[in-house]
Amino acid sequence: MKIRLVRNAKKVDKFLINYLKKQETSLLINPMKYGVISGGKKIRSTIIFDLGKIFKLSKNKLINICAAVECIHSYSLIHDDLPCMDDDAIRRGKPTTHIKFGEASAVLAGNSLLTLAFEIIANDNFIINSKSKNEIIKSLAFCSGHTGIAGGQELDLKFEKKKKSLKQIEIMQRKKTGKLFNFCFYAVGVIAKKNKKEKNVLSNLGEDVGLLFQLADDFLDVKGSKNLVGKPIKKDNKKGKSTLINLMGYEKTYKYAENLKKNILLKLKKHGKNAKDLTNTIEFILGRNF
Ligand code: GRG
Repeated sequence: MKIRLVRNAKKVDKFLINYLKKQETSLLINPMKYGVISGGKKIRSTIIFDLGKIFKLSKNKLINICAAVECIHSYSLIHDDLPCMDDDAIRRGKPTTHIKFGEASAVLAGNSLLTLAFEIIANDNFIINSKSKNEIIKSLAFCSGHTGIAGGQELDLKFEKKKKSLKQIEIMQRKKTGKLFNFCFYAVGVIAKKNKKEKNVLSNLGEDVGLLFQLADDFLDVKGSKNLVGKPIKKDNKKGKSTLINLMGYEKTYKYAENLKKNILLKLKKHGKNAKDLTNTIEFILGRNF
């Protein structure tokens, strides 16, 4: 799994380096590269490639989607670490972007990664028909903005030190983290020319995977190693974050996550051995220590 993650991350990094090389340079290039290149697991890209295996789509057909998703993801992390949000000094084992480059540059580098994501999808080197391209752009906007990641982050901040129900916490986590996974699954469905119903099934499955990923992140905050995770741990409790662990305890939440994983894997069964890589990635998500 680790070999697969590293190989895929290198491929996406290479694409982004080449893409940025072709652009006019700017003062923001360094904080942008610092935030998105040579860092992180790039697990969302691995998931996109795993889905490509199911639908027989080459990596080159999917690389723009991967790069765009990693830009949005890294943007969200840069902003998440800002003093006005979760106020963190370490991410991926190194100083966060605002610590290294200053707050204003971090805000602007984040914004630039957001717009870069859309540019990478709109670019002529991403060869799909324009109707599909529009559909992908619309879904990425929906999953990133107030109906997705940004909206989920606002709920996460507003829920601090408040007693929230399981349902409310799940809705928040599905937006904050699940929606970008929803987009990964949906976009591959569009490229694979799936019908509306099939794309809907893929979106929902993606969001479940995203929720599982967030729960694993919450487990790491309690029991993980700071060195392996690459960021401070035991913060959720200190900050009074509304997590399922803080609501119903570690053991009960772990059972909940195991059940979610079981249901995800059950839904992948119909793809037979074509889903082997994705199945391994799902297993990795809950069992991971980084
Ligand atoms: C609209 C994109 C956008 C952002 C603005 C700040 C913000 C609103 C959202 C933050 C959302 C957030 C931080 C969700 C947590 C998701 C999560 C579990 C991140 C960790 O992902 P990994 O483990 O990180 O894939 P690496 O470092 O491996 O890339």
